[in-house]
Amino acid sequence: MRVELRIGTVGLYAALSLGLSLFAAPDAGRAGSAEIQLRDASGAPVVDAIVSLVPADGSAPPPAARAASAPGPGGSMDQRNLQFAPHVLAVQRGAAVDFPNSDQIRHHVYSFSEAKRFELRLYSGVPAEPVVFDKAGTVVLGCNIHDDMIGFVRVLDTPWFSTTGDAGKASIANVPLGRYRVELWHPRAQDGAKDALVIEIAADAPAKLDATLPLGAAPTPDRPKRLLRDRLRDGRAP
Ligand SMILES: [Cu+2]
Repeated sequence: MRVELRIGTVGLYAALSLGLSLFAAPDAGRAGSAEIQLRDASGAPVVDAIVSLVPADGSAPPPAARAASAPGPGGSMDQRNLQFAPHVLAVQRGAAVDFPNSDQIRHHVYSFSEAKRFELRLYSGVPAEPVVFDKAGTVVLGCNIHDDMIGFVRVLDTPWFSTTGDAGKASIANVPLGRYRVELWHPRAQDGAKDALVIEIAADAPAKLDATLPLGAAPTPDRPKRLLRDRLRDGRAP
């Protein structure tokens, strides 16, 4: 009798926790949006940061092919005026990214990052084949000819992300209702800067969040970009 009672109690707990997790899981039928304002430790807007959302209950976001809300399975990383444009590009895992060269001079693009090792040998125009990013992580881009060229492809396991603009703001639309963990990334984000941020996406109004992301010093002639690239090239950076 006592054993049956204990099993019953366990069953009740199981039913309760199942019900709670179902309640907390993203509601795929309805969607809302998030607006995030990022500032550094001095209060200045953080530009070129990537803000992404993952379900707080640990459920897996939809993969790229079926993510109707994704900004698109691909993207483009241009080379313009001897720089990568954009400086940072966020894509969902599986994305095929073009690397057009808009300069009149040839570039030789490479990455040694664990998330994607590749090389586009000295070329002009648009390579015939895009580069497919099939592993989540940070891919640091360089050019064999121009040491000052550095760019980043951040490969994410979620379709819900955005990059901050000049005002340090990121907007993420078409997010199923529910609770999400907010993940922040920037090439110069300090270790340990990732606070446990949670946001609730509701139907009535955009969820708003102000967050601080401390950054390391910007590259200067004394602290060349190459140091940053070397630090990040193994892909283990946050
Ligand atoms: Cu180059």
